[in-house]
Amino acid sequence: MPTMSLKNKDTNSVTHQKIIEWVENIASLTQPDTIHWCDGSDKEAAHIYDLMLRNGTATQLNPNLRPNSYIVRSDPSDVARSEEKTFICSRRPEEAGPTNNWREPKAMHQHLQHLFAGAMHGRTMYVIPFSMGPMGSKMARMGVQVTDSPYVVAGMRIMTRMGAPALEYLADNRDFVACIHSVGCPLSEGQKDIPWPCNQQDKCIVHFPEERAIWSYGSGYGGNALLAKKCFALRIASHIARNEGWLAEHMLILKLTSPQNKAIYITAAFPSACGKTNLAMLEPSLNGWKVECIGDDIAWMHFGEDGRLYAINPEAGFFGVAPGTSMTSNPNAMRMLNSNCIFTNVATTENGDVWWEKMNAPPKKLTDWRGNTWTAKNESQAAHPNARFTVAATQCPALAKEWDDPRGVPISAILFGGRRATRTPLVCEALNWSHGVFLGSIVSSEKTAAAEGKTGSLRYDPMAMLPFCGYNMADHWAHWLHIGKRKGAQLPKIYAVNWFRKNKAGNFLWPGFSENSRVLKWIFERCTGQGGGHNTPIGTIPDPSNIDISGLNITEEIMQHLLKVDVDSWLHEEIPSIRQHYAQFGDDLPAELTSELSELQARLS
Ligand code: OXD
Ligand code: MN
Repeated sequence: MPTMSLKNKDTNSVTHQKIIEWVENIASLTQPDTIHWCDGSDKEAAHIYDLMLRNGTATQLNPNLRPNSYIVRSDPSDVARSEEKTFICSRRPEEAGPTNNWREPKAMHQHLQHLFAGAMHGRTMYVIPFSMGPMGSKMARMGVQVTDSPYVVAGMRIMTRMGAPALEYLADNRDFVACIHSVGCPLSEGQKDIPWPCNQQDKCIVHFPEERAIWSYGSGYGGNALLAKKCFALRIASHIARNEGWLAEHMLILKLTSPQNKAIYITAAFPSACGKTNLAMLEPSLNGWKVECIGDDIAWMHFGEDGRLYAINPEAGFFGVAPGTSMTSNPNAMRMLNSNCIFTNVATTENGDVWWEKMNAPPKKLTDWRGNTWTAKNESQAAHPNARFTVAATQCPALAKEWDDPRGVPISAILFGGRRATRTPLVCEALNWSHGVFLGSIVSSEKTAAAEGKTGSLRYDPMAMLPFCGYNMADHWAHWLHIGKRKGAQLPKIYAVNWFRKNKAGNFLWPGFSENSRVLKWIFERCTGQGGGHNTPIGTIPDPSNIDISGLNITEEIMQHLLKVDVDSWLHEEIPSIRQHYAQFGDDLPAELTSELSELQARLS
């Protein structure tokens, strides 16, 4: 048991009895050598980075090229979220639903007691009090994470509002989500630490939605370890939101301003690796239009008194995928990464800077993400495909001034997007809210085969929440439908978008990236009472002339193809595939979605 003298904080000064008891219980289970209560100060951060440098976890990048930035290389076995090791321990399996891994809570608690016993031996346990969302906002929620990873402390400092103000705020006996994390790599007496401790055998990321608790063991990476993000802000928060009548979604939030200086706010859900960060801070190709970023991954939406849905970004930073990020795909991201970043599993150049695939032409020689020499002849990737940057939101040059407004921003449009080579048009407006929920429930992306031009199998990723919904997905749809029935609600319009349609030769028809501003312009016009379009069986679609393609080298024929609804293939391929996707939910599927599907079939027939 750690002695009181080893704690940096006199627990008498922590007035939230529940937190003290909880920390002491976790400490007596995990047996750390020391407990450190994080205050979030610069001095503390300097100490954490120094520790990571001394332990070989981090290396400082060339300060002349990338000031105050670090490269971290993880263990090669610990590079991504472990979906198959992610569990939802609700009381009954039906509450988790067919798309989650359910475990019985009591048995799981027993297992965790066993796993975590002595797990922090030889290490420091850091206590991180934090707020998700602007502290004091009615929409924000509090959490406390304990972790034995300095890398996680550094990440949480960027991604959340953490430290002394959060602890003070919690002192008012506020509720908090309890987040327990260990890399699962205790040190015996005198044993030297390794740069990236983790547990090769055992990993698990466990959620107890009713208890509002998260236990994560064995991994130090991303969404497995920064528990505020996917675990809290999506899985636990989606459960809280359902109970309290709001929405916690895997969505970016952006502000779109027209040349006439009129602004609307949009949220957009895309499956992982479909360009959310790129869209969130897009530099429009259309003159006079402006996109500003409020968030790139998670939106919490509550009803305001005026009946509109208001969104906040619960996070304070970006944990984005580096490969593919370039001055073409996301110039604002490239600018925000110029300093004050942690890069994980990217490659490094001979002069101490970072590099990843598609950033620009590869240098002749690099050190790859594993720390090995890499030359341009090398077949393997220099950066891991899931290599990441961690950077504060305030570094983004396109950050909207209202990004941390405690009142949130009123949402005019919600976009659902997938990666579909065929059939799904560039953009389509839902006929009404329940039709929009239907469009969200069928978000899907084609697997690699399709990306290569063949019709591949589809992975449905409803509302882009498949790995992130903390309860039964069918109940999540029911909740969305319920939201739409709220008295006096002024609901956003809902759109399905697809930047990824291809021609027969397998080439993308739409240039994407900054050109997506042309689609945003149409959505803006629809939301502000202008904007043409025609009704089709699947929703309202712009005529080719309704999309501003001025200055773009794209033919009328391509526009026709991008906006085409192929009735036959919708009827004979899409509908049966949706039916199959829905079948797994059995009786839990809301009747309204069954009706939406039948009505779609009738409109197509
Ligand atoms: C992410 C993801 O890390 O969606 O944001 O996987
Ligand atoms: Mn995400």
